[in-house]
Amino acid sequence: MADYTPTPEDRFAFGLWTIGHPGRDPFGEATRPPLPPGDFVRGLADIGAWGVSFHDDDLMTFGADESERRRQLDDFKKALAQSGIVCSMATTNLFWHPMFKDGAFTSNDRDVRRFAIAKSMRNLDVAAELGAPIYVFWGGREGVESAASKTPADALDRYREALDFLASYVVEQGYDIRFAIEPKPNEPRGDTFLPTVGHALAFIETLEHADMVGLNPEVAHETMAGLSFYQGVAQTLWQGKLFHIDLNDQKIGRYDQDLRFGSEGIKDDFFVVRLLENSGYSGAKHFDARPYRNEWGDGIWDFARGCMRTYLILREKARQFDADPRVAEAMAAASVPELAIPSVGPYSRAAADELLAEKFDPEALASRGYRNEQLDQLVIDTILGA
Ligand SMILES: [Mn+2]
Repeated sequence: MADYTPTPEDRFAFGLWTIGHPGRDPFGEATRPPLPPGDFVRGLADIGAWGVSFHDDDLMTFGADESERRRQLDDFKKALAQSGIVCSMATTNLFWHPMFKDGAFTSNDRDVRRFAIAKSMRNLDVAAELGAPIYVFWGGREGVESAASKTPADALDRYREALDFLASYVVEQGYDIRFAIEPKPNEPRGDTFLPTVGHALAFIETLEHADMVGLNPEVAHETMAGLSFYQGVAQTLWQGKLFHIDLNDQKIGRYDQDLRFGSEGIKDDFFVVRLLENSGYSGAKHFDARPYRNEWGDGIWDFARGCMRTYLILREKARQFDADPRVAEAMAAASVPELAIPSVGPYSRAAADELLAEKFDPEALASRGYRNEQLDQLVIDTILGA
């Protein structure tokens, strides 16, 4: 029996706002004291995590002068050096301050838009100084309640303008940083721009530096929309755009719950872990989740250990599944390998003629089963350890 102890090689990372989340929600005040960034990274090292991510305002007080920002940043750098934890991702807080109530890059107020871009540039400098390879853009306030309040094409133009400007800044500075857009359908806005993985993938293709922009899909955000996170991540990988991933969990159709990874949608989680492990994905496995609001003291670290433990259990289950000869047999019965064979190949007149001349037997094609019941039962048997 494996002991499921994480090591830095597993590349597990947590955001500064996650384990130490004080439990504030729309209906109640904080239920826990804040966890200072230094204590946070030392705790991460103790539990076998590898990386940490941050919003600018998690690390440096909003509005602080340059010397205070520098002091807070240097304290954090010292804690990183002492703990061996790496900075795996950075992002901008463009949602907390009341000025962002109408959006940041897509606020109707041009000065707010300009402030948001400048705030991002300043934190890109910090990200580069800390060696963060990925910079995430979650457009928390980029959206509307009233559809009449923004012309969608103008909002998308401004969103693209901001990302083009910031990408050019990164290129000009020579920073080794790539961007990852994080889609979300709603909350805190009634409707958010770039609501799903699919919307974001299509949007990226319109960017000036499309090659340096990918995705940071999140379990909770796709699941809120009733979509399969697994299928979203699979297409993101297929398009070469999985730059980062936010693992957590979520009941379908609810507000954003940010639950411990593997605590709810265990079957989709199993396939996500199997996909990440088999795809050669080498980025951070980043947990964007938080402890239950009624947790206290060391209980918040139970939450963090649980995220990693469940990932490692699912990794072991995935290996078991892929090595099981009964699974290979059931997959053959379901014709799984046949889907990898091209249907017609590249177009040529000869191939077209051959195809049109071919005799098909519709009755025979309809008179078969795909044996998906036995295949899926093997999935369930594997997950449940039967
Ligand atoms: Mn997230």
